[in-house]
Amino acid sequence: MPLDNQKLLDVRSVDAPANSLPADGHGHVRDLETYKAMWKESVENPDKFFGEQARNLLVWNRDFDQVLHKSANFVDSPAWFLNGQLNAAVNCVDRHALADPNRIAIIYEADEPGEGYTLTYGELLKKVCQLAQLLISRGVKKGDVVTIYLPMVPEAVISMLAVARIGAIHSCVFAGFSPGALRDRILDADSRVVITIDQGLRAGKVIEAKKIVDDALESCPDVQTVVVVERTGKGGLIPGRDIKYGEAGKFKPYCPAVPVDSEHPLFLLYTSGSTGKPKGMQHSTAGYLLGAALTAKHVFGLTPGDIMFTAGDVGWITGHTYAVYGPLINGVTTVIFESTPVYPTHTRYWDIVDKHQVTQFYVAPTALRLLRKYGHEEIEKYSLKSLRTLGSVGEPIAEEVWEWYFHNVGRGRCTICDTYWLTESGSILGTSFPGVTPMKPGSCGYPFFGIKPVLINPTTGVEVDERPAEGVLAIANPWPSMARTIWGDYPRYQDTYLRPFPGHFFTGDGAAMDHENFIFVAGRMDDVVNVSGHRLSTAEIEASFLEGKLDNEPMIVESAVVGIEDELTGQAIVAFVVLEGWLKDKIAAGEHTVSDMSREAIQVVRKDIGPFAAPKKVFVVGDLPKTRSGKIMRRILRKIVSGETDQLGELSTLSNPQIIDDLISTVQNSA
Ligand code: 6R9
Repeated sequence: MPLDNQKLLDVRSVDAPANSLPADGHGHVRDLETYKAMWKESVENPDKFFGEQARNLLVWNRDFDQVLHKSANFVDSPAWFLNGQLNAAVNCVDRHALADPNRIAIIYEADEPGEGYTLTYGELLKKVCQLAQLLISRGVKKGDVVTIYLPMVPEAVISMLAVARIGAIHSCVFAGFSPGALRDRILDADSRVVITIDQGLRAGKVIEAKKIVDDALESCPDVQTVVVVERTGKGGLIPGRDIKYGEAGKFKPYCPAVPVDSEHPLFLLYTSGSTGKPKGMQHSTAGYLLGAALTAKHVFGLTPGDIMFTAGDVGWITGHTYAVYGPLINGVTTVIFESTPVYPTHTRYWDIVDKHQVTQFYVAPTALRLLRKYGHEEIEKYSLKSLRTLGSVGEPIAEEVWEWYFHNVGRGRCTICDTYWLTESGSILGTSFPGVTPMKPGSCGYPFFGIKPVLINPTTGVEVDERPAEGVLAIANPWPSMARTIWGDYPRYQDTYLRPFPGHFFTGDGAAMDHENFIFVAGRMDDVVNVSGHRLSTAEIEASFLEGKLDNEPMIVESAVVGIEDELTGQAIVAFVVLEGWLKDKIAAGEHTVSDMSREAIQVVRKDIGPFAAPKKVFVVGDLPKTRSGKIMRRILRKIVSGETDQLGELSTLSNPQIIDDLISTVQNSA
């Protein structure tokens, strides 16, 4: 991630391929001038801009009488579309179901290829209405929080929309979180109803979802109802409390939706802060829906007939906004994928793209890094011609990975939308526009409509005006889909987001902007290492490792860099690396040594970034600690290298907690 001013100037600009421009006639941005004019209006006159967009893109039960209510100096969260009334399920389902009931809403790509099915908008409406009535029959009413603990199955989408249909609030918890983590989220939200599945299936393995719920509920006495989706038919029901999801079939196919106020909460989504307990980010109905609708339309160029495949889970925000709400509001088809990118083989994504003629593909770089190491022979056998836009989300994408994605998956025809945003933002903040804005590898492009990104000097708190420059990334104005509060804790919301740099929303990220105002996100501020006064992005060093070679072959699949305290330099860098298979074999056969590799790796960083960035130590490990959404948990690595193994903190958010012991012994054995 280039943060150095000179390097920023050197990043090459790639024209957005014209082929990815959506078909004309659907109100998309079609040239750079239009984008600029629309952006300008959106930040200078948000009332007019968003008022029009909200009336165009959403259906309302009652029109709003004011677009934006904001506090002076942006010290409070805003309210949008005051006194308007609408319903999210109506916006996502009814209007399309009534106009065109046979249009496909969901393509369910099950764990085993070939076992999925599709649901039309007409069928989706029926299922949503039936489940809504089941929930009502169990006492769920407007404003109640329903916890959804489901993997990527159509019932997850149906559940979210059924909850929203009756004005209740959904709280999706990733179906893989431990009983303890689930319990904390149920208790914090005071949720009385849980929707889950008997067993999940992922890459051929069984996930005991219902058992986890049962364990969690031992300490949640207020939960009165558990609705159980039958996936495998295994496992029992607790009489009085549990009810089969299939019981919904007893209800009639239509029930009216409950219109709610624009600011009524649509959902909570828990996300981890840098410290303390997870934050239940609370999103509004109208503002969130507009953000989802507008970004999905413009960033991915959605047009009627499109098939969008967001390979993220509903347990995190990408799944909410771009697997469910964004595509459905726009009336296109969404692919709900239950499995992993490597099941049954590493070509699963490409199978899906060709089989369903996917037009938009959206994934996190962590999956791309994994797939890239399989080379390009297999992928060349696929047509992938249906694709127009390729999204990336969740972490910075290294230039090598960007190039691989652009050429091998996109074949140079697709716009890469490196989309920067967060759970708190509800929808995309910065990105390329398909076929319109030029792209720079490693940059998440330009701000989306309504977003005024600024850089702030972290020491003085003053906005940095010159370009190129780096600083703390903040947003200088409220936007419709920003989270309104942390559930039950508005002071914490203000302290975390609005008070650190008064007048701005603090994203928590460090970033740079180049001379053309392209945004380069360096990563969370806690992932920035300061060595001898040089601020270094961990991502920058990690990207440079990917370039390292031995015998002319790439050595490193993936790495994580952390800063540790150092007497001389303030902080020093240590790296954890996962090696390519061929190198592991050679090391095992004694043809190479770990020190050959680490000497080379350090050399590349010295060359690429500067001697000050050279890691002090490189640890070879089998895997890196990651969250469910694929983010590397550097905090844990930092504790392990500092010997604070008794203070690793909350591990329930890890997807692979079993690797921790190996990491500790690798570090200790090399001491
Ligand atoms: C959508 C999502 C948010 C954090 C965010 C930032 C990182 C997300 C990024 C990116 C560089 C991108 N992040 N997108 N960094 N380039 N395109 O991921 O939400 O799970 O809340 O994470 O992810 O550090 O602050 P969330």
